Amino acid sequence: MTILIHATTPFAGQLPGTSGLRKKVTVFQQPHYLENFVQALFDVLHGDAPAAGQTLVLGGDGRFHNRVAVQTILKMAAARGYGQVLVGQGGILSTPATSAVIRRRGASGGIILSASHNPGGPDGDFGIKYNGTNGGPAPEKLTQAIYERTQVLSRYRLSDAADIPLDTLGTYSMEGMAIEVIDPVADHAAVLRGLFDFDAIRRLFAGGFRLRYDAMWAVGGPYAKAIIEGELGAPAGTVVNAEPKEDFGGLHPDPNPAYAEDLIAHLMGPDAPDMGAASDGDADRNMILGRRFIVSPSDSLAVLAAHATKVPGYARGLAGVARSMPTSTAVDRVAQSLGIACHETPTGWKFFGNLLDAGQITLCGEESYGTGSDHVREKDGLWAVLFWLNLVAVTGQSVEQLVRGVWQAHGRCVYSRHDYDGIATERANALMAELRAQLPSLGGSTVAGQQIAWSDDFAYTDPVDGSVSQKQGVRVVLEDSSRVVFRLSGTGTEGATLRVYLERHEPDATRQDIPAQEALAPLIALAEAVAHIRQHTGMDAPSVMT
Ligand code: VG1
Ligand code: CO
Repeated sequence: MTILIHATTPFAGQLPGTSGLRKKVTVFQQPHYLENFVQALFDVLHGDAPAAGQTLVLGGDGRFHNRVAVQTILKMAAARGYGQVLVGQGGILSTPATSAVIRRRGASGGIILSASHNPGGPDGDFGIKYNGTNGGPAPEKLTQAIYERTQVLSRYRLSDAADIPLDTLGTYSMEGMAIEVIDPVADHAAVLRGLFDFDAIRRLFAGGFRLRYDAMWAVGGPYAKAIIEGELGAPAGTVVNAEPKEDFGGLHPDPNPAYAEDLIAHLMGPDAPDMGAASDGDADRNMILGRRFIVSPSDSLAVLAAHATKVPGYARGLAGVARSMPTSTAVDRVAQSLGIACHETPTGWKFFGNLLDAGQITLCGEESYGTGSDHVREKDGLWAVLFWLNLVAVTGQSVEQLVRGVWQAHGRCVYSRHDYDGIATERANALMAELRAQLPSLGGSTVAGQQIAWSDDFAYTDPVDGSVSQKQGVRVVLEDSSRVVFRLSGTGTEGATLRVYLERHEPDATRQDIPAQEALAPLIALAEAVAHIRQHTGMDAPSVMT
């Protein structure tokens, strides 16, 4: 029976954020909070009509509260009249796998329960996001409409049916809606199998190539185990920390040098494997390491673009590429040499969707350890790892050689991101306001001994639908195209996070091995001088440097 509940918690989410709604688990545990979001979503999608005949995909990264939320959403979807829900076994579906399932099964959309790389557990974070029929994150106009709807809702509908046994594959029924508990890996694996030369990768492993894939106790584990160990014959134990845990083992499932310390230690050690890799909470991010060599995400995208035609799925060449604005210009240089377009979009995967749908780009990526292509509409951690394995297998070059090849051809884009976490929101806003107030006078001025060529607040007009996104980050650019970018995170749950992105192009091969923080020192000084970070944040150093 469908019942109508009359009280809802007013929703105070930060939508539209970079990707969906993220809050502390305790916030999501408030009565009616999740329900309010889901009802608003269904109302915006379907108006007053039932979602008859439509298929919804549902799953999450397995973090604490995942199972509870899945059962609630099933009951709400049943009350809404959905034809069918495809739910991952155990409530599990990685973000890229959800995208793959939506696309392959012709679903009308999907709900992903994840706070991505944010920590989990009862005191950690939870999140929910909606992906549309193309398999990609909801565009801003949809998230904005959901947010507005949450503010006026006073009731929602759900079924009072019993919970569904999520751990057993099979088909169930609720209020006439079919629920299929699906293998979370199968659809995604089928897509990946069609892109890469699995035989070549199998031979690589058979020849003794050693990979260490750290799934960070998150949702990437089952996928990496099934494909890398299961199908590609990598020895058992290649994928470590592979079992999804509700609290990610108490760690931060964020694959970067700060949070993947253990993996870095293995790759820097005396018995280092040939390659290291890691994925985040929902397995859309990736980190790639060579033996005693760390690959910057921006360089990773450039390497994949430079060698794409060596991989079966991209043998026809690339239509174009795209990167988020703060991502380094390494891929721009590769694109130029390939004679293809390179688009610069705001931060967040949703901005790649239209370009991918329109066939204008094939590969895209972000400096935040995200890379992907038109095979799905999300960034895809395992895809990136397989791409690298395929390239190593067919070129015979090591990870380090592949990166150095790009540096040799195009120079090195020395790059770093400094994050200042947990700033009081008003203070972070004041810092950005002060920066923006300086914009008219920064261009042409000299600050901290640096001649600033121009400065702006990045705005983006989507070339496909013409939608405009303002205030996407303050850029301060020098004559030699070195730059500092400032923006506030849209995914945090505690106060504000300031991100400072630093980039300098180094064409001189003899200077490319200078440590990044040293090579970027003049830009770091410039950042402090224009933004007064210490004064505004009260912090002497970034919380995290990647
Ligand atoms: C961060 C990254 C951004 C990424 C987003 C979602 O956003 O900077 O590049 O798209 O996380 O990644 P922000 O607003 O905090 O800088 V994930 O792995 O959530 O899905
Ligand atoms: Co993620």
